[in-house]
Amino acid sequence: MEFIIVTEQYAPAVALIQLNRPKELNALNRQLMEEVRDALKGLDANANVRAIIITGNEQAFAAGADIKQMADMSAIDMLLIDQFSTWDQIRKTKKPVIAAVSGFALGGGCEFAMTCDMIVASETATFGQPEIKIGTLPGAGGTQRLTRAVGKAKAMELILTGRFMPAEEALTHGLINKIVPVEMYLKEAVALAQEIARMSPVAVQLAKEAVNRSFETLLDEGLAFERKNFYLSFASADQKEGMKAFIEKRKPNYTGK
Ligand code: DAK
Repeated sequence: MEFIIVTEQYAPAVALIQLNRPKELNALNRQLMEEVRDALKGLDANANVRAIIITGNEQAFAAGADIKQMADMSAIDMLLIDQFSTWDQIRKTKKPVIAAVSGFALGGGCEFAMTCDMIVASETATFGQPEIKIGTLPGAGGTQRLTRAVGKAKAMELILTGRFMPAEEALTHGLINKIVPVEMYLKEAVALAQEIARMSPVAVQLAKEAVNRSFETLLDEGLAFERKNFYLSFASADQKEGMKAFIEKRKPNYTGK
């Protein structure tokens, strides 16, 4: 891995992927995104990992896709390279993925953070889709995910002006989960990941799937999907353990079975 650092056990059952192109503000070139895809695939299949954090550094989560790599490409180059398949794979990660964001999360960086399940931000985090300023528009989900998160009016304003949105505004409009002082954002993301890692991984996977399904379906179909996953959880040893532990007034011991 050249552009990311992967720590399988950053905390018990919690893996960390750190984007590591600091001089370029973690601009997302193709290799970096392929490395992220491969790392996520490995961690998703690793039974010792129950939650994954993706972070950058204090200055930047990621300032977007690598403009220098994209600038001279043709539409057909893009079609043939099919970068979207890499991003699609990231979206398919079954384990919970938390973005720990400080500094710039712009363009593809903002889209990448929004592809994660939750966003913990530092006070200095800045979100935006500034593609309009360089003659194009969001290409990795920005017009869709930002609109679903903050609503049409705010999304239109941000995408059509390219204005950067500070963390406070992102929190107010529901884009992110919480803001903490800059020295705390990674610790806070770890605490959140550990809290989730203590739950049944089977139930977490089924619940994540069901929440994500709400973006794809009408209510009736979504409710049916949720119900089936609910029933399915009763096939797990973890559901039996969780309910038994409640009745016996003790902490559950989830095995992920
Ligand atoms: N790409 C390449 N290099 C970048 C970069 C980027 N997005 N952002 C920053 N850098 C580089 C700068 O060029 C500079 O490198 P040197 O010139 O020193 O070699 C270094 O990082 C430091 O940047 P600055 O000197 O500009 O630093 P400042 O603090 O003055 O400004 C800034 C920070 C974040 C405001 C500024 O760098 C900036 O505006 N950056 C560009 C932000 C932007 O426009 N982002 C959107 C890019 S378009 C797709 C997937 C995703 C996408 C498209 C397709 N598919 C799956 C097909 C996404 C597209 C985008 O994200």
